[in-house]
Amino acid sequence: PKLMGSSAASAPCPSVNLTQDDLKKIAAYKAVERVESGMVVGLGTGSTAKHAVDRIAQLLQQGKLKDIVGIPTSKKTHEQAVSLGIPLSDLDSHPVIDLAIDGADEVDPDLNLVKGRGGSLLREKMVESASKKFIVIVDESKLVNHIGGSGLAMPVEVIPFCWKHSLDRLVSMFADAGCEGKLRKCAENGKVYVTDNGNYIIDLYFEREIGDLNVASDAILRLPGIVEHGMFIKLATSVIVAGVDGITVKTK
Ligand code: ABF
Repeated sequence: PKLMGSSAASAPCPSVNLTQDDLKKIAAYKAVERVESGMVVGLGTGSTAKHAVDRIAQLLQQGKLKDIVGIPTSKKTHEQAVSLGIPLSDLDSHPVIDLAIDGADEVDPDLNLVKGRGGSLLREKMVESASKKFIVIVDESKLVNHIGGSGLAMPVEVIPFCWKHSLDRLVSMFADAGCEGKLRKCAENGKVYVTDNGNYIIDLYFEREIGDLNVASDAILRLPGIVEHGMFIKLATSVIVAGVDGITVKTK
């Protein structure tokens, strides 16, 4: 696809029917162009980030990248990276990450994000907030005017103890926005979804905009029993959006 909104040049795209997964892969490969030998790289989670991890492994195997240390954001990505032979470490040993690459569920015009519909928001936020650069990779379906306003879930990770109480407090906190909350269950077996950290996820749904994101974030995090929420406010340094008409790079 053509490259738009950025100074980088790119060959024109042949007119083909691209699937959503093709677009995810295009965004992921574009982001991996920013990875340099010797970097400590945050490895994201989800179907878009998976392409980035595959690509990094491929470049390592081809000798085009060397001495990469990956910091995975979930057990699943850890397994993928191990299976591909990417050397791994963690935030304890590498508290500063050069570059993190990850997907998102929603991206607003200020590059604020909703993440965590894949369940890995806590480790993602820990890794990505420790990164000098955080590149978000999405297909164009993830672009929204206001995060939390798409009618889809805004995830909150909570400790299992009295989760219903936490859910009720979250819902009343956002009553003005027409909030509903649901405990996340596994689609396969209906059991309660448990995060990599042994916690539960409450998915919040809003009928109306939630207002100031920083105010909402602070209020959520002040509730005892809440571990983290899926709003990533001003954390992304750039967003690579792959669409049928080309690639757009949005930078802060
Ligand atoms: C992670 O995976 C997220 O935080 C987000 O929830 C999800 C996006 O998934 P996909 O790339 O599969 O759409 O990046």
